[in-house]
Amino acid sequence: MQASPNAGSMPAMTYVGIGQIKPLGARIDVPDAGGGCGTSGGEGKASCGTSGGPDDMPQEIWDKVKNHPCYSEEAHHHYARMHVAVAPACNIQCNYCNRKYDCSNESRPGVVSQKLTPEQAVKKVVAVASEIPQMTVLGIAGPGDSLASPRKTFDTFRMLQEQAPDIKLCLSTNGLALPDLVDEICKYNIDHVTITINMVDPEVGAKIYPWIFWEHKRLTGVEAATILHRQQMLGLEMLTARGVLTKINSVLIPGINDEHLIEVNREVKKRGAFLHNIMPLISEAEHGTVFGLTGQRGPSAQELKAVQDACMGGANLMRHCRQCRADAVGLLGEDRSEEFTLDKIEQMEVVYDLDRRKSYQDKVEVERQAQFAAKREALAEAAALDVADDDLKVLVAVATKGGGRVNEHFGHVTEFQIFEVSAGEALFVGHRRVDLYCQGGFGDDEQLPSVVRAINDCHAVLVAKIGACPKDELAQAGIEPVDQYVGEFIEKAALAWFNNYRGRIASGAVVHQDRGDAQIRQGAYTGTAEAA
Ligand code: CLF
Ligand code: SF4
Repeated sequence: MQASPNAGSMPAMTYVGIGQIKPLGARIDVPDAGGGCGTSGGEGKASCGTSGGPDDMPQEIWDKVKNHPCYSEEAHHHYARMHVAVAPACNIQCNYCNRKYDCSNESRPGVVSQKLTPEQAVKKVVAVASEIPQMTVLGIAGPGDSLASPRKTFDTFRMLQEQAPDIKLCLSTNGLALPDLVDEICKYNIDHVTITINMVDPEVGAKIYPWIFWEHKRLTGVEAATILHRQQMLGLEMLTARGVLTKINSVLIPGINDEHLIEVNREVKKRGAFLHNIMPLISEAEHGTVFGLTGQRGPSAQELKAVQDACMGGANLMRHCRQCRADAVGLLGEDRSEEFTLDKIEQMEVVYDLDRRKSYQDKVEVERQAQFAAKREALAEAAALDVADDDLKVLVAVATKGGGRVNEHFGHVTEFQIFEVSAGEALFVGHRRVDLYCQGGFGDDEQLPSVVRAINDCHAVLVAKIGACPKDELAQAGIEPVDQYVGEFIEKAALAWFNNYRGRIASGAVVHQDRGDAQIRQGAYTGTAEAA
């Protein structure tokens, strides 16, 4: 196996506390190999594709990302992806994974309901594509590693390409087997590859990976992590050289790799990674993972945001990941997999109509452009507001059911979008999942404390409607419930509220206080709309 020219040269690392983290900014080199979009993701850009378009990236890159819900934050409101669970085996062990519970770095914990053969998988994809014409991407993300049993993965891609040539192909891997399979990845026109990279220092890696299976032997400790690291870096470099877009997923494990992920961000950017997705560790004891059983906690919302913010200016950040199941179907943030079990597919009349898919997607595109234009107009109005220009930045939670507007009732929210608002800017910085407050038409007040904990770092929550009881409880917790911007575009509403808030601070009507931290919702959901 060819050695990576960079694999041996481990950079010197200086560890700092999360509170001391500063954006990397200009210290990051722009990658000189093709594939990535480093030049389009300047410092301060929160999430690649949020405002990206043909004007700020090469056309061939734009063509690859514009309809991919993971590679474009903006596209994920309009286009869906699906996963097929054809890859049950894995060649490494991660301390956050128990495969009875699915691949927990790419999926929220929850068993894969059905493992599929490649033939079954293709049948399912064709059925879903016929029913959901805005489904543009097929990903293979486990439940094990997509390249540990590569035949099943590539057979699925090959057959699908023949039957549904308009669907983009995407895979996710731990990277151990990647360098040997780059040729095959290119042969099937797989344009998007995710590599989960949690470390660039094998000493850190040894705390995350108890073993790898390598050349017919089980290796452990630093030796195992050194090989995994070498393969990951080499695989990334090879994909970049071939023009394949790469996304790096990293699981943030407090006390093990939190500050270290800044170094990971720097190293993957140097090697041409297009996107970096830093996700919170999920480690509930009931999942039976090593971390879950040993009490390793996941990060708080502010710890996650601090590391993500510190990486701005490095590789473009993805902040809209939903840690999907390995058999997820639908828009990110929803899961329609139950509608497409093998039994149900057998009873469907499946007609793969390429023209119908294309004309539907054309309509989606018209709607998307109209929304984009309306939003730009609304933002221009908001920018004209006379807002004091200082360093004040606050978070607001937003209840939305789509269209980029404040249009959801508080009681119906399963996921708040979080925006960081400052003078003249409202940036999407993530989402927070919550349990439904409204159960069967009535508010469930027992859910309120968990909702408050999930958005406790926010100064306001923008909603279409909210009842008296949750209004009082939020206000008591110091979170302002705001329902006067119904139907407005989120950024415009957030800026208008911020302007009003600044006015109240200036007049002495309110005293600005910093907020506390918030809790990331762990564990499985029982509903459907919220699962992904
Ligand atoms: Fe699937 Fe992953 Fe492809 Fe997307 S998911 S293989 S890149 S099509 Fe997306 Fe899901 Fe996050 Fe993965 S939201 S877990 S980043
Ligand atoms: Fe589990 Fe994925 Fe890690 Fe393999 S690579 S052990 S499937 S989390």
